[in-house]
Amino acid sequence: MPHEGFADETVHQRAWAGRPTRNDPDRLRLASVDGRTVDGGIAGDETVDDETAGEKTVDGKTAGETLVERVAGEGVAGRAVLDEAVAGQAVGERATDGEAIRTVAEGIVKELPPELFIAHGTNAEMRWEAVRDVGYHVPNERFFVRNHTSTPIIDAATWRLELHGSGLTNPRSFGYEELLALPAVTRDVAIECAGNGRSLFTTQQRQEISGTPWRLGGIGVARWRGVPLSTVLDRAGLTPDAVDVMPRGLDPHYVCDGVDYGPVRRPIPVAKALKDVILAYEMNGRPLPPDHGYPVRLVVPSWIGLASVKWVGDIEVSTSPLASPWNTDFYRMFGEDHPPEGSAPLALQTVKSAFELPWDAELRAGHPYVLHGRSWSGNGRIAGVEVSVDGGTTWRQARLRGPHVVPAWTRWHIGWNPLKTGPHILLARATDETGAVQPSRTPHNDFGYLFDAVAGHPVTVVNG
Ligand SMILES: Nc1nc2c(c(=O)[nH]1)N[C@H]1C(S)=C(S)[C@@H](COP(=O)(O)O)O[C@H]1N2
Ligand SMILES: [Mo]
Repeated sequence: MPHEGFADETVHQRAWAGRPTRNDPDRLRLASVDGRTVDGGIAGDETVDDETAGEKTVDGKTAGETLVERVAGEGVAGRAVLDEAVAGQAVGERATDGEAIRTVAEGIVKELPPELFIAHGTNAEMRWEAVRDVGYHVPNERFFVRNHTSTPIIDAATWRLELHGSGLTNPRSFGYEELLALPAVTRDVAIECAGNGRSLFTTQQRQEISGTPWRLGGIGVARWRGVPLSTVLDRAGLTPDAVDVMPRGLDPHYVCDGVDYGPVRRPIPVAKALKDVILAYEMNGRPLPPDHGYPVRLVVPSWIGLASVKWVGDIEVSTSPLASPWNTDFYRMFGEDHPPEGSAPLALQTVKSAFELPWDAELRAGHPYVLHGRSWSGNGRIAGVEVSVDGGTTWRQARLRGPHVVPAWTRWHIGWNPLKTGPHILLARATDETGAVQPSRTPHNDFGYLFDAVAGHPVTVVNG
């Protein structure tokens, strides 16, 4: 593995210079959302330049080129290309509700090459080595997919977004072209499943949990473009006493153990909806791929992935609290240490780290390596990352690389020259700007949500 030139210290300093302070009025104003501080804000476009310009992306273009060319040249006008891409792959039954849906795919539409993804039923997680050769953003082709059922194939020309409910004085709908014509924002945001890391409850803590056994690949960062949800709510006459906003997906009903839970939907408080939520129609400069919510999805920065409802067909806005199985039966902490009805509905993500290495990677003794990784937190920026290559006896500071926007991740690296052959466990422990640090154990909960403990990454050092 070649060494890289690390002329990135200055970039990192620059990124830190603009960070909000603890007393930032924006933070204080929203400190009441779920009783925890939320960060970010949607004041203008917030993205990072991909500092990997020059590094090749999957299709052989540099990251910079790809974005610029595609936004300018194709952007959302590239719909024809997209339609072509999904025709032929779209099979399965016709959906019963929602006129705009033509068909429902058998599961996930895009290809899931086994060297890039681990399939888990209707879901697919990204292998972490899949981002070793890409920049800050995960290319659409490599982004993890979490589907409760199947990807619906939706015709944007007939699709409409209905806004309704007691919290609106001017209930109305928007067509796709109408949304595209509204002022847009572009932001780099991570989407991460609440169950990301779940399998480590079992492999690392020897605990029983239920749910998709994600390792750490249930996360991705993309550059999302779309309309602030606040703009659309405003045009529908949001009332001052509205409290909850519930988007609903057009995918087939989620049925489990004979219970029909209906379409995927989950309320979010109006304060969060107005703060930084995007109705996104573009992902990394392309129209949303079918699996990621085409034509329009929510992107809810810093919150569990479930909140970012895909294939949104309608949004209910209410002056009284809204409920769905996704904020009552699921996506709360259940178990011994929690009340019978569970914790409050989960919202902010926790702190995590991952190495950009295959699980059980083989490294050669006596060769200098640079270990790369990424860390992220729902609370804010990453302040530091420590790495241990000896099972936690000694720790060294990794070098943070490049910029970090609040609801995405920080890249880092550290040198290692392994000398002893045999199995090793690599550990990375991040601390965020609020002082939250990854613990050595995550308290158990029945559904295995929000695993944030330091993850042991197994590698084997062989004679080189
Ligand atoms: N309509 C709908 N929206 C959805 C889901 C779904 O199954 N249906 N899954 C949610 C969950 S649990 C996650 S983690 C994210 C995953 O987004 P992705 O598939 O684009 O990675 O989408 C969320 N939005
Ligand atoms: Mo999720």
